Amino acid sequence: MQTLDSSSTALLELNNEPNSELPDFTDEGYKDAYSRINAIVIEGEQEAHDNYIALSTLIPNEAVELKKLAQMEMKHMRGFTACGKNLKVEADMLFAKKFFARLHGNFQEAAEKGNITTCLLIQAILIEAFAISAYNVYIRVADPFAKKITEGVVKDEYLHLNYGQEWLKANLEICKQELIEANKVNLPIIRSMLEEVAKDAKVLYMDKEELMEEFMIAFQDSLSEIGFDNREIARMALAALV
Ligand code: PL3
Ligand code: FE2
Ligand code: FE2
Repeated sequence: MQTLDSSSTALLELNNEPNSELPDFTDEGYKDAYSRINAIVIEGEQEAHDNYIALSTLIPNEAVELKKLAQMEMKHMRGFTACGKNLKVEADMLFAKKFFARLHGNFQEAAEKGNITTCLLIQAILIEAFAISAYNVYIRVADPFAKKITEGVVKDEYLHLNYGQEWLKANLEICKQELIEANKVNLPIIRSMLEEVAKDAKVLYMDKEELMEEFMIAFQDSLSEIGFDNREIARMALAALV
């Protein structure tokens, strides 16, 4: 919610450009928050790579395609590593590993059991929608170097989300129940990750409500694409609230 107490906000509203103000990328507070956010993104891209490699053994007839996605994730990881170096920030990788631990554990457990549907929901739907929402918001307030890199990355993330959608759509009959169950378990985890990152994101001028809104749009669009009806989508989205 925008408040009227800041004259700059009022002015920006007149210009109809709510995000035309950028943060000071050299500020120590900015760099401190960036050390965690940057690490989250680097770790997220690394884990996305590992997850697509795991999926390539679970779906052998799609291995070539899945390995291509994994390669893209490595490129993303290198790009975001460069963003941190460019701002002279050291990524707090220990923090990032903890940040992903629960989701990572659930993915690995599903992979061990051969639960392809759960794996795809976690990586190709939830994590990709999270990345798409975060990167779209970040692009508006990033330094010029990171902006360019993130714009390239987000295009790929749409391809990844689309990959998951198409597979789940083609197999919806057999995977619907597992999808609903896995969503019930993992969507609340995404929600709490969003809550956890909100304070640092704010320092980067990224608004929590905006992040949530972007996430829910990408997530619900993708459920609709997979073939869920409005009532089912509403029910699945409500899992974020518990
Ligand atoms: C999938 O390809 C990658 C998954 C990465 C997940 C990223 C979550 C991002 C959380 C908030 C980050 C803001 C963006 C800042 C970029 C330096
Ligand atoms: Fe990625
Ligand atoms: Fe991705």
